[in-house]
Parts: sequence; C-alpha cells; structure tokens
Amino acid sequence: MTQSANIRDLGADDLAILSELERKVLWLASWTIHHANHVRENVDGLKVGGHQASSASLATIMTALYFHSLRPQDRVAVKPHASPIYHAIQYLLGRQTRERLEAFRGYKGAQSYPSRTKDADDVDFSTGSVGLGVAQALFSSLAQDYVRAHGWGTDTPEGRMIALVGDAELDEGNIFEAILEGWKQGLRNCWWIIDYNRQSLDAVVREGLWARFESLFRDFGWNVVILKYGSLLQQAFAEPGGERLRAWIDNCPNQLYSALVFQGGTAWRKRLVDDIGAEVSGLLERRSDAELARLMTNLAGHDLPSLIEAFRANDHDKPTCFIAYTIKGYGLPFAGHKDNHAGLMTPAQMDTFRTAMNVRAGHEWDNFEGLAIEPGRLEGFLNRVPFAQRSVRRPARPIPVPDVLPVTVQPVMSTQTGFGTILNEVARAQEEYAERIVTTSPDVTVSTNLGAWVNRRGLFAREAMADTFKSERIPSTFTWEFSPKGQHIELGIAEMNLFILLSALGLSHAINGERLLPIGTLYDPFIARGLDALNYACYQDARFILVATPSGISLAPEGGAHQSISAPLIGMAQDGLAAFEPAFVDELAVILSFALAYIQKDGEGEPSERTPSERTWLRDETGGSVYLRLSTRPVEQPQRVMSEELKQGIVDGAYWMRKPGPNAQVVVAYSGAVAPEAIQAVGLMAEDRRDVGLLAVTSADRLNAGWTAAQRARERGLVHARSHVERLLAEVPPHCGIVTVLDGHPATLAWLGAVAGHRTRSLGVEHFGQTGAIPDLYRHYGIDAEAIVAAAQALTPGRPIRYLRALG
Ligand SMILES: Cc1ncc(C[n+]2csc(CCOP(=O)(O)OP(=O)(O)O)c2C)c(N)n1
Ligand SMILES: [Mg+2]
Repeated sequence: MTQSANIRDLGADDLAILSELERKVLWLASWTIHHANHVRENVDGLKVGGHQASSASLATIMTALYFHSLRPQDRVAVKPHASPIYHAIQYLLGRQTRERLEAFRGYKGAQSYPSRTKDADDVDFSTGSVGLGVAQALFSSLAQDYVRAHGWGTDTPEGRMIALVGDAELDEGNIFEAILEGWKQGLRNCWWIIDYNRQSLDAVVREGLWARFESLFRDFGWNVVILKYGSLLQQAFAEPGGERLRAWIDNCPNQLYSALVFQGGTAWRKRLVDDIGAEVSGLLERRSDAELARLMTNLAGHDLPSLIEAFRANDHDKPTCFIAYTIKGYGLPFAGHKDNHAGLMTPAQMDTFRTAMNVRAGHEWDNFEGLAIEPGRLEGFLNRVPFAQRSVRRPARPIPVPDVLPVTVQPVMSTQTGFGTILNEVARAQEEYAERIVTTSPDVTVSTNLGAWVNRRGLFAREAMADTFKSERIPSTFTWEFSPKGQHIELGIAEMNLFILLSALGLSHAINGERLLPIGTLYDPFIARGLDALNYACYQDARFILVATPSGISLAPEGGAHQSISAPLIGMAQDGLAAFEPAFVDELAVILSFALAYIQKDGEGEPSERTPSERTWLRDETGGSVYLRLSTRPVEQPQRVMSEELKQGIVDGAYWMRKPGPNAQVVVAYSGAVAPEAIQAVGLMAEDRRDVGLLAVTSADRLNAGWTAAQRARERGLVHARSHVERLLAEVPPHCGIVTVLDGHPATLAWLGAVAGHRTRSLGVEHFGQTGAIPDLYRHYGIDAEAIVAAAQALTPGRPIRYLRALG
C-alpha cells in the first residue's frame, strides 16, 4: 500500500511536497529558537527553553492543517509553545518577515506566544495562559452561531474554530467549565486537537489519560477521534508478528515509550526482542536501526496521510476532539526525554541537524534550501494553499450610537437600577445599535438588573424554546423565551466562561466581520474569579462592556464574602479596560453611550501616545473595553441639565460638583456610592473651612492614565501637555488639603495628592467587609461623613470643626 492510497483528496505529488514542507517548518522553527538563544545570545542573553521540544510535537499536525486542511474561514488557537511553528508556516506563506523571526522573543520580534495584537502575521487568537485559547475557540463557535442566527455574515461559509491543545492544558479547570457550557449551548463547528505527547512541563502524564478524555468528551456530545498509529505502523501491524507489536505498544507505559524514543533504534530492537522475542524477529530484521526508530515514532500525530485523512473524514459540524499521539521533541535529539521541555539544542547538535536537513551554513533562512523539490513547484503549491487565500483582517464598520442614552431618572435611585432602566429604554429603540447589543451573564441576569432588557429582547438559542411558565399562565415577572433572534446569552455560574465568551463576542468584528456590542454583567467581587480570562480578553483586544454590580461594602447585609474591595485597583491596572465608577444615573447614561462608541474604536496596531487627545492625554483613538462598577445603594439624584462641559468631565474622569474657592482649605474627592457622605461632609464643614470643594471622580482610571501620559509627554519635551486632572487641580490653592473617599481600596484615589503637591488623606476600605446596615459599615470602615470631616480637620489647620466638637 502506498502512503497516499488511503487519502482521497491528496495526490502523491502533494504529499511529497507536504512532507518537505513539514521538514522545512521544523527546521525553520528550530532555527528561529536556536537563533534567539545562541546567535543573539550575547546581545540579550535570552536563554529560555520551552519552545523547541514543544513546537516539534505539533510540526506535523500544523503542516497538515495550515498547508492543506484548513479553509479560509477557519480560525485557530495555537498552543502557546508552538508559536515558532506558527511563525515558520506564516514565513513560508509570505506573511511573516525574516527580521521578525530573527528577533523572535526579542524587542518587536515574533512573539514567544502567538499574539493577535503584537504579532504581525495574522494570529487568530492569542494564547499563553494555558487553557484560555482552547476555550476561546469553543466560545468563538458560539459567537459565530449567534452572528449567523441574526442574519449577519451569511454570505461566507461557516468556519471551524479550532484549538491546538497541549495535553497538560486539560488540567486547567476552565476547559471543563467550557465543555459543560458548550454542551448546554449546542456547540458546533469546533475542533480541539489534543497534542497527546504525554508530557507536560515537568513530567510524563499519567497512564491512560486518553481514556478519561475520551469518555468525558463523548459524555458531553463530542465526536472523539483517536489518532494513534501512523501509516507505517499500520503497515507493520499487517506483517507477521504485527499484532503482537501493536499489543506491546498499547501496553507500554508512557515513561518507557518516551525513554525508548530518546534512546533510539538499538534500544528499541533490544527491548522488543527481550519483551516479545521470535514473533517479531522477521519484522525487526527487515528494518535497520534507523528505520526501526522511524517506525516506532510513526505515531499518527506525526503521519501526514493519517492526519489529512482524519481531518477530511470529519466532515460534519459536530464538535470534535482529536486525540493525536505525538512525541515531544519529534525529529530533534532530545525527543521523548522527560526533561526536554526546557531543552535547547547545542550548537553542535544544531550543526548535525542542519546537515541532516541539507541546509548550508549561511542559508538557514532560505525558504526552500535543502528541499528535494524544485522551488517553482513549491511556490506554486504555496500559492494555492486554501487557508492562505483569506484576506487580511478588515475590521467591520462601526455602528452609530446615540450621544446620550435616554433615561428617566427617579429622585432616588441606585446606579444598578439606572443600568436596568437604561437598557430597558434601549430595548425599545428600533435602531441598529440596539440590534447589535448582545448581553450575557453567568446566572446573575436578574440580580444585575438585566431582566427588563431580556423580557423585551429574549434569550438566544439556535432552537426556539417557549417559557413554560408563560404558556401555563403562571404569573412571573420574567419571560424567558429562547429563540435564534434572542439577544441575551444566559451562562452557567462560571465567571471564566463569561469573560471568554465576552472575548469571543468582542472579537466578532475581526473573526466574523460583523460587529457586536457585547455587555456582560456579574457581581463585582467575582471579577477575581475570572481575572485571568478578563486579562486574556483584553490582551487580545476583544471589545466589550463589563457591568459589575453590586459592589463594595455598600452591599451591606450580604457580608464580606460578596463585598469587593480591590476591584477599583483592578480597573485601574488592567490594560485595555477603561474603568468607571459613576455615582449618579445621569452620569451612567453618558458613560454607557461613550462606552458603546469607545469599544468600536479601531484598535489595530500599537496604541500611540504621540497622537492622543490634547485634552486628556488618553489613548481614546484606539479605544478598548469598558468596566463599570455599579452599586445597589439608592442615592438621591441631582436635578441638573447635562451640559456639554459636564458630559465631557464625566467621560474624562472627574468634574467639580462644587468648585473650590480661591481660599479653599479642603477639597473632598469621592467616587461612586459614597457621594451622599461626601456631599454631607462638605455641608458639615462649610462654616469652619472656607470654600470647600467637591470633586466627583467618575473614573480614577482615566484620570490617572491621562496624568501619567501627560507627564511622559512633558518629559519628552512637549512642555504644554496637560491632563484633565492637572487642569482641575491647578485651580486648587497649594495649601489646600484633599480628602479622598470611595467604597473600595483607598489607594485608588490616594495619588491625587501627587498631581499638584496637595497634602492628602485617603479613606476607603482595606479589610474584609461584614454584614450590617450601610451606616454601620460606613462608620466601621471610616468612609462616612464624620470620618471625612475628621480627616479634613486633621489635614488642615484652622479652628476645630464644630460638627466634630458637637459629637465629641
Ligand atoms: C495558566 C498557566 N500556567 C502555567 C503555565 C506554564 N506552562 C507553559 S506550558 C506548560 C505545560 C505544557 O504542557 P503541554 O500543554 O502538555 O504542552 P507540551 O509542552 O507538552 O507541548 C506550563 C505548565 C502557563 N503557560 N499558563
Ligand atoms: Mg504535553
């Protein structure tokens, strides 16, 4: 049987070319790593392993996929350490430059782990934190279904969302959360290809893990394809003694197999003779040591014909898990060695490898150097590769959004109620932006006030499903009807899934060419549960609005387990996420409308501080995602006209609720739900401190970012650069003190004193919360009006403040 006989859509010629390309890909990836670690060694001392063995493991699978099986509409999340293989493939396809390969792991070079934002060779999904890219592929399939069910993007064929998964990645819990959610949502068009090399970073994996995987995936409705033996092994099994050989392999412990792979042909022969004896002697004698080693390492994950046939045969939309047996470090001197994760080839080993690959010294980067096929034919083949026919990313057009979202503000209202009211209004709008909004929540839809929106817009499912309570006429506040037109995706409780779904929905403009406006809600403290996934979503520049509510100790009777403290600092420190904490509903309406536009700004390329807004020094041109920290605390709402200036201040991060006079001794700067305490405190000290100012901070994050950027700009010589907060505080006399306060960590606003050198006292919450009423807790943690006044008195000279004296 010839190798190509069992492949229906692949001729012998193409197979020969693919085999050569596989060799070339392995060579280029290995050389890229070697170059970074040895050739550039003296320049930057980058001696970090992890790539060489791990990459080699996927070289065959990725060759089969990228040069043959993938279609232009498919998208792939590549296992982090296979980055050099990805870049090598893109290099051969003319989509990656030699300069970037030479600078692999270096400044502006090809990235250590595939990156949508930092790499130039059209990475579909970033990876790095293991497990997340895998789930991203799954949720991207759901996002694709959502888009198409709404009638968008149907002029192109459905793509497959594929993840190339390290076997140790399946230790990550988020994978299982994703599988469960995928099952609930009717997952389709998703492939996970497990690189079953039975090695992780430190160790060889447990025996028989594949069997656990197999039953698990089948239980959740996946098709499972086990790719174990390559075509050479299958041919050998047909020879006399072949069945014994197969049984021996099946029973061979992972550790021993790995060790024999490392030791090579002689060791294989001895072991097989010792263990099986005469029955396989003919089979062994017909092969040299080198051929025997080749045979025994011919696992299906390193066998192009088996892989290509398996991919071709899986011609349906059922989610599929391929368990592909591979060898970590395949084709390299440390193949199979359990310590190979950090293994790097020595210069001498690289020389031997170079010679074996027919690559002349000095020609290491030449595309077709040392290949047995004429360059013209190779080029012709590469030009026809189906996956390479896809056009380079074209961001979808922006969807116009209103300047301010309509809202009827009640005299007393919480920001969370305000959010529900605004979305209820949006749900009634017959405008395109309202159609493009997709909401999602991990089982807290009602308790984060999305109920009214969901009642109007319905839940999404590919198959319609009526609300039985409604059809049975049982009164209920909420109608939960599922249909393909629904605009809310209800998730199970797992917060990781929320963030990865937001990541998938938030990349729809790039992946599906159709823009969505995703809004996800959760309880503020549980951001921490999905924080790595949130960071991951931001790292790959997915665009969404995160509404976190309730928050802080203002959630008083719920107690310490539900009260968030550090979240405002997360909001400040998380790149790619603009954080807001409004106090009032009219502010929220302005911020939400800003957010809907901000998430659509073109983020391609490096954000630049050279062309920032002169007003704020923020990088608003490139946009990002938005985080809103809201509260359940009902607060008296200001009756005011929303002037352009006020609107601008809200968006820029702060405005004067009460401007300090020229002789002001104190300014109170507050954020969020403690607004009434700040307002009250200002009133209480009015008689004893002159011209007290009240600064409403809607975004500590944006204020701080603008300030930092303006300072950097001045240091670069742009002497007139001024940020928003610098302009605000320029009006505050130097002797004036600032008391800052929020229901969150005090460090959030503590830096305000450094802007113009004002003495500052920062109030906030530093220790776990507890149950109680809001006044109890605000008093206990020192964020009530009395604490603000006491801080003001301690900070500023002058007569004792009467209110405190009266209390004393
Ligand atoms: C969340 C997270 N934890 C730890 C790591 C460090 N790390 C990188 S790869 C790896 C294990 C690799 O094993 P596997 O997925 O089987 O890939 P292989 O190296 O075998 O190709 C670990 C622990 C990481 N990248 N992400
Ligand atoms: Mg592994």
